[in-house]
Amino acid sequence: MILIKYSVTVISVVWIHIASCVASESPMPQVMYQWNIIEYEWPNDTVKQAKTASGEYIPNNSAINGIKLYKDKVFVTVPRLRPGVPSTLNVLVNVTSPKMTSSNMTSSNVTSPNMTSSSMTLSNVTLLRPYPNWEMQTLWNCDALQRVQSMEVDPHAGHMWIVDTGYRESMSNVSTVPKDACPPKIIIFDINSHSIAHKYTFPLDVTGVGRFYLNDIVLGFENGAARYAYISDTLAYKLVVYDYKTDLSWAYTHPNMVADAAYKNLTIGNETTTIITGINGIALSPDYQYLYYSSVAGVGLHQIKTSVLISARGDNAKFAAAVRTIGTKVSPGDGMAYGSNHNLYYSALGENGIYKWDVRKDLGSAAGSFDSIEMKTHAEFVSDARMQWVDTLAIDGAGFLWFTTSRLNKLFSEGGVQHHEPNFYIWKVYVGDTNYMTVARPTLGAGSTSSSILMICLSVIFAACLL
Ligand SMILES: *[C@@H]1O[C@H](CO)[C@@H](O)[C@H](O)[C@H]1NC(C)=O
Ligand SMILES: *[C@@H]1O[C@H](CO)[C@@H](O)[C@H](O)[C@H]1NC(C)=O
Ligand SMILES: *[C@@H]1O[C@H](CO)[C@@H](O)[C@H](O)[C@H]1NC(C)=O
Ligand SMILES: *[C@@H]1O[C@H](CO)[C@@H](O)[C@H](O)[C@H]1NC(C)=O
Ligand SMILES: *[C@@H]1O[C@H](CO)[C@@H](O)[C@H](O)[C@H]1NC(C)=O
Ligand SMILES: *[C@@H]1O[C@H](CO)[C@@H](O)[C@H](O)[C@H]1NC(C)=O
Ligand SMILES: *[C@@H]1O[C@H](CO)[C@@H](O)[C@H](O)[C@H]1NC(C)=O
Ligand SMILES: *[C@@H]1O[C@H](CO)[C@@H](O)[C@H](O)[C@H]1NC(C)=O
Ligand SMILES: *[C@@H]1O[C@H](CO)[C@@H](O)[C@H](O)[C@H]1NC(C)=O
Ligand SMILES: CC(=O)N[C@H]1CO[C@H](CO)[C@@H](O)[C@@H]1O
Repeated sequence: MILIKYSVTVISVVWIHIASCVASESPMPQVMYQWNIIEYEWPNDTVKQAKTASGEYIPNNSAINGIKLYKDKVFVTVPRLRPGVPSTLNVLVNVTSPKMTSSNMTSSNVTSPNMTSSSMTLSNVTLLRPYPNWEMQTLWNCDALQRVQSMEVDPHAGHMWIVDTGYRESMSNVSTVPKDACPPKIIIFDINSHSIAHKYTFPLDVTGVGRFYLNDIVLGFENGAARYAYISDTLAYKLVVYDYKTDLSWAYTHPNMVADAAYKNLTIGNETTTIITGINGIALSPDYQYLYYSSVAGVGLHQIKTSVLISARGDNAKFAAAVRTIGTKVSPGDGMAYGSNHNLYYSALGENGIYKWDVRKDLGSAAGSFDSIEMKTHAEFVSDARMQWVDTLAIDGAGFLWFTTSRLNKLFSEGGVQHHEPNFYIWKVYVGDTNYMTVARPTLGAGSTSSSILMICLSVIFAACLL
């Protein structure tokens, strides 16, 4: 997620691995990684020092936002919201020698606030390794990644769909058009063969002119393969559709995608931040039939059938006739995730946590009632004082919901984040669910329900055996 008003960005290092031995069925969220300031894996010290001297690396300006999982890999994004972010897409790597943190300053500052515990040592640090490599992070090379907020991993094909919104010094600088910057694009990256499977650059009539920011992505499957990408444009207030099969894209806009003026002042703790961000978190049902979305500045949860998104080809009138506001979230939020067992999880920024909507509870007995469903039974799922700005949510294949907390409220406030305390966390919590793409080729109707349940049972048993 992004904000426009910000002042100081401070980030720093270190993870601690906490409580990995907690029973997997525990609903208690676990801190998997935490950092005061983000640290990257550099080729060597010479490169790091040169990039620091040139201003290509400004440690205070990196914040982890996006997260996605594939097998045992944890991918994270650091959107280039400010200058000095050396790598926008990364995979986490554990490094055991402090020397490998590549600078004496960071290794001596690899501390956590409660380093007093004797079990904590300075020797295990998690670094961000540029993904797929350093070359692909080169600014102003439009073949490389410029500014990545989100990606989605197709677990069947092992393809990562990377949304690159392109680079301009200021995201809100409407006078800068892509002719003097890299335009927005999608790169479909084959994780297993470590190669680019496809690249698509958006045409200017879909996205890329004036104020825009491609933010979140979900994938729609057809005949067992990922075909459609649905992408939120948080600053142009659009929903973008990309069709992989025909290599075409189109977009919709609607008044419920904007930043609602009533929710532009967001207060977390003692700090109030002004937000102008609209449609952001999006989620897709496991039959790929219904898309859900919300604005950051706003509390409405909206639903639209993907059949309309696909067939209406950018016709806003058809979109408006089909979209429904189905509920009111407890507070403005950022990311969302929908599980294969029909649970929708959403970030609740004002509550320092995540709310859960068990969609089945509100379905009623009528068949096909997704078309009339309303969100009534949502309830707090997790909350913690350290969960400041729950940013991006991702469900893995083993029953866990993972999420990042990016503390953007601190990042964008006058005081900024402080180096002596953790600012960025990666959490996971057992949900007994798998992500919405678990069944690539769902059968429609009642069958999809039972096959989803079967998949959940199998994955729960599998997860239990592993742990
Ligand atoms: C980074 O932020 C910290 C805390 O606000 C500040 O003390 C420090 O001077 C900043 N560093 C740079 C290089 O701006
Ligand atoms: C550091 O890494 C860069 C990039 O890989 C390489 O060109 C350079 O030779 C390396 N320098 C040293 C001193 O190892
Ligand atoms: C890092 O180490 C911790 C503790 O052993 C482990 O749980 C985690 O999966 C590791 N992460 C990566 C990315 O290897
Ligand atoms: C880091 O510290 C070691 C040991 O104190 C020293 O030999 C080395 O020169 C230092 N490296 C840098 C880049 O300052
Ligand atoms: C670290 O600090 C957090 C609170 O900031 C606390 O919940 C946790 O138990 C501490 N861990 C250790 C190992 O002391
Ligand atoms: C650090 O990592 C090594 C290798 O994975 C492991 O043996 C050791 O127990 C870890 N230390 C801590 C404090 O987690
Ligand atoms: C916007 O971009 C134009 C063209 O690059 C530049 O001249 C101008 O200073 C920028 N304005 C702001 C507010 O960043
Ligand atoms: C937001 O804060 C500004 C500045 O304090 C104030 O003028 C404005 O009325 C507030 N807006 C709302 C909707 O509360
Ligand atoms: C809010 O500010 C008060 C007074 O400065 C302070 O005591 C309190 O800890 C702050 N609360 C948070 C959540 O930062
Ligand atoms: C060796 C070194 O650079 N240590 C620094 C660690 O961080 C503290 C607080 O930010 C600095 O005061 C030290 O100089």
